[in-house]
Parts: sequence; C-alpha cells; structure tokens
Amino acid sequence: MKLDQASIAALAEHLDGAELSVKDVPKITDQYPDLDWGDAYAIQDGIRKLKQARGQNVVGYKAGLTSRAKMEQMGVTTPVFGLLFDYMKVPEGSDVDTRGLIHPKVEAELAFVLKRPLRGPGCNIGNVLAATDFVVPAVEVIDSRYQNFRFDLQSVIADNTSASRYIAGGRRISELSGLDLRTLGIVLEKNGEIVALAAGAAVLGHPAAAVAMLANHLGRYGQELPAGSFIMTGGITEAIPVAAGDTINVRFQDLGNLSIRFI
Ligand code: OOG
Ligand code: MG
Repeated sequence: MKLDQASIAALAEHLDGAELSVKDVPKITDQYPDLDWGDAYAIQDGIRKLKQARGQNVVGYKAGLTSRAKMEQMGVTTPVFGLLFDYMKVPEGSDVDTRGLIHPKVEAELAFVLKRPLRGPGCNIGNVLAATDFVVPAVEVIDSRYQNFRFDLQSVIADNTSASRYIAGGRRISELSGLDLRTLGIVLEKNGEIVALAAGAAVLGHPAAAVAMLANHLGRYGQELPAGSFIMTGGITEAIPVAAGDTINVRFQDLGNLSIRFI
C-alpha cells in the first residue's frame, strides 16, 4: 500500500461522486502514479462502504478483463474483480435509461450461481463446477467513470471495474455435465446486426476459471464466496458502445436470448 487512509477515502468519494453525478474524471493514477493494487482494492472497498451507507447492497461479484478480446481492447493483461450492487440489476424486459450513464458499453457474459461456498487459495475449475448450482446468461453494461474509457489496472480496480448495470436471464442450466461452456457459442447483435461473436473458451480457456481466480483473490483477503453467490465471469467478446435508441440482443447457444433496449 502506498496511500494513506485519508487519500483512499477521498478517492473513493471522488469516484463514487463521478458515478452519482454522471460526470467522467481523469484516471486517478495521473495524480497518484504510485497507487498500487492494494490501494486500488482499498478504494473499491471504500466505494462499497459509501454505497452501503446509502442502503445499496452487494448482490454479486464480477470478474473483468478475462478474455483476450477485452484485454486487447483495454490494453491490459490481467483480470480484475469488482462488486455488483442491487441498484445495478435491470429486470429482463425492462429498458436501460442512458441518462444515468456516462458512456455505456455492453458485454455478453456467463454468470455462475453457487450452491456451496468456495474459498481460495488453490481453487480450480473442478472445484468451481462441483460448487455450481447453475449457469445463466448475462449482459453487463459497463460505464467507466474515466474520460474516454482510458485507464490502467489500478485505476479500473479502484473504479469498481466499471460496474454499472447488468441483466441476467434466459435459461438456467443446472446440469453442467451435459454442457461444454468452452464451446458454447455467443452472438451479440446491435440493432439487428451481428457485431461480435465468440465461444465460452474465450474467457480464460473456461469461464469457471474466472470464478476460481475470484475465489483465490478473495482468499488473499481472508474472504470466501458464500453459497448462493452470483458471479459474472467477464465479457466473452470486446465491449460494444451503446446509446439511447439502441437495442442489444445476445444469443447464447443452448441458453436462450437476452435483449436490452436503451432509452
Ligand atoms: C473494465 C471492466 C471489464 C469485463 O467483463 O471484461 C469487464 C472495463 O473494460 O471497463 O467488466
Ligand atoms: Mg464485464
């Protein structure tokens, strides 16, 4: 850790404030170039406390930058982890209001729900599959609080990994043995045109690897993923910018479709 508690608290307020006022800010490492990973997760935790003090609750976890497409798009090489809050959940079939967002982009993801807790270190894909209740298709709406979506790893971790909105639905698959998540195809359509496509293996070779990495990450802080946890495993393709008037439809092989309209 390079920053003192007062700076960490001030940066948490700064980034939470950017989200609340729907106004982008320069990436925080411009001002604090020495800010390290420990500081970044401490700022993210400060944002959690601010939101919880307003009555907003953590309802899940997210892994991000887990596919090569996302890493190349954002110019980074390591996955990051963030928190999902209740106000971020968009019910299936309802619209996303872009007036509360700075410069939203969508990502097609697979989400896991656990039936048993997972605790790192040493957590692997097999442990994740054994602890999984079901897998469900999801779409994440990310909205970096940084100008032009430009950041480095420390900045994006501090900004709760651009978490903004998400939708989960379609078909829940609880019998994982009949389904190979590596070869599961995903087609992302914007306004009826295919804009990206990939298969599940784009996420770290197997999307369950993102859950294992998250459990191992939390293990370093003495935390576990409790039974019932909802975990988004990261964009399978690059993220696609959206604006009011756009409709996104994602086709998940064997798992159904998810559509979102932006107003
Ligand atoms: C960071 C969040 C990335 C994903 O699924 O890869 C993410 C960003 O690209 O703004 O959520
Ligand atoms: Mg994501």
